[in-house]
This record gives sequence, C-alpha cells and structure tokens, in this order.
Amino acid sequence: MKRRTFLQASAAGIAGALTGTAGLLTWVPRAHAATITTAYSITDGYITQPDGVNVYFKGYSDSATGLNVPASSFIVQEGDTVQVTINNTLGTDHSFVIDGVVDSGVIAAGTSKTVSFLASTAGSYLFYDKLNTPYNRAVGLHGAMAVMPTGSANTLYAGSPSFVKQLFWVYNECDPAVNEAVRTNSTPPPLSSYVPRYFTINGLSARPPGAPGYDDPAINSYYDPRTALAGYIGDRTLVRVLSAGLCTHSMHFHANHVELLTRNGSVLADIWLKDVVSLDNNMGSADLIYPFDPPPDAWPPVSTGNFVMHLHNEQTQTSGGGSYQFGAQTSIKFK
Ligand SMILES: [Cu+2]
Repeated sequence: MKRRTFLQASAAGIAGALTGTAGLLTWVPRAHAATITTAYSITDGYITQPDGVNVYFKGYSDSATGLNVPASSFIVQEGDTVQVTINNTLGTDHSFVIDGVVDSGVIAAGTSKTVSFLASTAGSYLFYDKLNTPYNRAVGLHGAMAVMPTGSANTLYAGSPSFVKQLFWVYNECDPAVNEAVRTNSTPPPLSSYVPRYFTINGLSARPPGAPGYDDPAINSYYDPRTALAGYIGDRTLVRVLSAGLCTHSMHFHANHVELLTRNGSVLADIWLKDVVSLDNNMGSADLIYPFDPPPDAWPPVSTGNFVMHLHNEQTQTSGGGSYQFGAQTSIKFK
C-alpha cells in the first residue's frame, strides 16, 4: 500500500509562491502583479489511518506517481493571473473549481487541461473537484489557495489586523464505505447512512501518547509543523481554516481566545474574540488569528506551556469509534 507523500518537494517553478506543503505559508509581497503557474496530477492510492486501516483516496498531487491529500497549497497576491494545469491520470472524469473564481468543466479521464483566472480578491479559498458532489471532494480532491492583499506580507485583507505567521488548516473526514464506492466507481451509500470514521487536519490525525507515530511530526497532527501553533509571546498566527468534508466542526482553542476575522468568506464587521469557533459542513471556512498573548486571567501569569486545539464534536476525536485523541486536533505551544 502506498503511504502519503505530503512532504514531497514540488518541482514546479512557481514565482513567488510556495508549494510542497499543505500548511505553513511564507510570502514576500511584490509591487506588481504577476502570472503564476502551477500544476497538479490527479492520482489515487491508499493512506494508512491511525488504527492501521488503509483507506482509498484521490488527490491533486505534486507528481503523477505520488498522492497528496490535501493538495500542496499555493499563495498568490491580488491582481495575479493564475494558470493551473491539471493532469488527470485516472480513468474517471474530474474537475478543478474555486467557487466564484474558476470552473474547469470536465477534465476527461486521461487528459490534461489548463485553467486561467484572475486572483482578484484577497482571502482563503478551497479548490476542489465539483463532479460527483460531494464525494470526489471528500475522497481527497481538494486543496487551498491564499490570495494576499497587494503589497502586504502580514494582513489577511487591506486594513485587517496583522499577523507574524500564517498557515492553513484544511479539515476533512472520511467514511471508508464512501471512499471504497468511489474507488469502484459505484454509487456511494446514501448520505443518511454516512458514518465518518477518520478526521484530519492537513491530511493527518492526532495520536495520543504511546500510540504508534506519537513522536513523529510527519504522522501526528499534534506535532506537524504545518499545523501546530507554536510561538513566543507576540507571534500572532493567522490560521486559514477550510473544510472539505461533510461534517460540522467545533474548534476549541485552549490558553487564548482567537480573533475571528471571517466566516464562510465574509469579513466580519466586528472582530470577535472566541474560544470556540464553529465550522460549517460542506466547505465552511473561517480566518482567525491566534494572538499568542499571555492567557487572560491566569495567575500566576503564563508565558510558556503546552496547550491544545481540539474539536468539541465528540465523533471528531475518535478513529473507528471510541479511540479518544485519534482525531483532528493539534498542539498550541507557548515557547
Ligand atoms: Cu475543549
């Protein structure tokens, strides 16, 4: 069985853009717009879940022989023209869509297509396969694009609160019965019988102490540097949260409230301070800043320590049911 290749370096030359990871983003602003090119191969394979079960996925991958779920993210700035070439290596039709921005139409089995679009508005975007909705998206054909405001390295939109670091959290979950139906190109079970079993951030689940992979940041979302929040006091971190799956989530941040800037693509008129942030199913999104301030009201004052972000929907903390801490969670480290 194939293992995921999510840390595989991309050979695509992308001016000013970062690829090769699904999470942490770096960015150097430009004074002028540019044309950005990137490429993905639609591939499939199996990814081992926390309980050892291998589950079938499809992905927009960095190469025709790898499998990336989610896709390597990319970052551009307002005004850029983006050209994405998608090489569909599979025997089934697929597509590449960003709602309100671009729709490739059908990319037939075994063909390639290049789409071109203008990145007109700063923000966080999910790209996904709209065919066979929602199954192709949920089975792994999704990824993230960040559009930075022109000339800015540290704001979400012009005039937004600023940050020091930024990363993506792309959530997904799967019901292996659905993935298997996609693999065999048969009709998935009705959504009334949908039973999500595995829950991921940037493609990984958490592992509790003692579990296989607990110490491995390439396996455990708790320590994955693309996902974990780690900083010194003042290292304000923007988290671009996108949900590819079918479940509603409830993110609980320990040690601090977060500054909630957007929900479902809309900038909030007021910046809310929240410790629990809900995430709608079927492509809900949020942009938020974890402030890395000392936790309020703590005595004696706290400036270092280890905390957690977990989900308050109980199902999302389990793997196959009943295995607490195997779900979508990550660490918050005050260094
Ligand atoms: Cu909690």
